[in-house]
Amino acid sequence: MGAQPGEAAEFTDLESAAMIAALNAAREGVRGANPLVGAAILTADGQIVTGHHGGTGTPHAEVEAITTAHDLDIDLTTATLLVTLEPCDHHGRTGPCTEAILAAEIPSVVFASPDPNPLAAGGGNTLAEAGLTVRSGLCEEDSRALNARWVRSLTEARPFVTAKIAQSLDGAVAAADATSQWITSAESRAHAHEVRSRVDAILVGTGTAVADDPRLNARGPDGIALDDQPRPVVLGTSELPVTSFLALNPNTLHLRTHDVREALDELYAAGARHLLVEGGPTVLGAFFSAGVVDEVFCYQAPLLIGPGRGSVDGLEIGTLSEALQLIPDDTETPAVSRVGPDFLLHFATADPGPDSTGLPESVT
Ligand code: AOF
Ligand code: ZN
Repeated sequence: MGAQPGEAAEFTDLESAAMIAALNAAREGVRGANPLVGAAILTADGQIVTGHHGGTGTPHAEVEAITTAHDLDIDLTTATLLVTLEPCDHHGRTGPCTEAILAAEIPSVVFASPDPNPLAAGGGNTLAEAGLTVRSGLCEEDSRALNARWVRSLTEARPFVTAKIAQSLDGAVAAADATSQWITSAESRAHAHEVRSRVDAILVGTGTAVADDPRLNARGPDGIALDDQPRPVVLGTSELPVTSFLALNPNTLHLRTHDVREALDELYAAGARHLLVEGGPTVLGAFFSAGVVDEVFCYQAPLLIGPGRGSVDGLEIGTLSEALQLIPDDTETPAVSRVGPDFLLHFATADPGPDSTGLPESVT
C-alpha cells in the first residue's frame, strides 16, 4: 500500500507537470457554491488529459477527466490521477468521486490539498483503504490559493465579501451636484466587470439602485453581457422603480433589511459564496462597520472634485486611533497597479477572528 494522505512523498517531474495542468484546468471553472477543481490523468507513457469542474451541479473534475480518458481509449489501470482537491467521498449534487475512481480502476492518486468541506472530505483515506496508492501535498499552496475565498466563506459560513470603491483622489463618489458618471476610467470599469464575472452575487443599496438604475451584470470587453451572470442583489426596504433594470430582472434578490449579517445569512443560504458589494456609501459603511469586508478593490481616479459625497459613510470612527486598517494585498497581483489613468489598489482586511465584535483594528 502507498503512503497515506499527508505523508511526505516524492513526485516525479511528469507528475508535477500533470498537477500544473490540473491547476490550469481548474482555473477554467466558474464561480459558484463549489470550489475551482481540476484533474489530470497521467498515463504510463507520459500522456496527460485534463478535466475541470464546470460549476455547481455539474460533474466533478475527476469524472470529467475519466470520461475524456475513456473517450480516448486510454488505459487507466496503469495511470495516475492528479487532482487539485482531495476527491470527494459523499453523495452531494453528484456522486462520490471515490466511486468513480474505483470503478475506473485507477491505481494511483495524487491530490494537492485536503477538502476542507467536512461533508465531502475523507476521499483520500477511502481510496487508500481500497488499496490505491494515495499521495498528497503536490502544489498544495497553489491549490489553496485558488480557493482561498471559497475556504474563507466555508469557514465563516457567509459569503466572502469583496468591496468595490471607485472614487476621486479626494475620496468622493459624486460631486456636489450629485453627478457621478464617470469618475473612473473605461479601463477601470472594464476591470470591475472582470471582478463581477468572478463573483456569485453583486449587491447595492436601494439608494444606488434608484439613483443609478444599474444592471449589475458582468459584461465582457466588447460590452456584451456574459452568458453566466452573477445574481443581482438590492439591500434595503425602499421599493425599486418598476421599470428599473433590477426590478425587471427576475433574478434580482431584494433583501428588505438593513441588517448586514441577516443579508449575508440569506445570501449564503441561497448558495452565494462570493459577494461583491458595490455601494453606495451607506451600504459600504454598513459592511465595513459590521466587520465583514474581506477584500477591497479601490479604483482611484486622478481627479479632485471638491465637496461631494464621500465613498464610505457612517463609520463610527471619531479619532485616528480607531481607524480601520487595511492591508495591501500582493498575493495575486501587485497591490497597486495602473488601469488607464487610474490607480487600482487591492487590499485585504485583518482577520477579525471568531470573537470579534467587528470593530476596527487600532492604528498605533
Ligand atoms: C471533488 N471534485 O471537482 C469538486 C469537489 O454538491 P457537489 O456534489 O457538487 O459537491 C460539492 C462539494 O464537493 C464541494 O463543497 C467540495 O467539498 C467538493 N468539490 N470535489 O472531488 C471536484 N468540485
Ligand atoms: Zn467529487
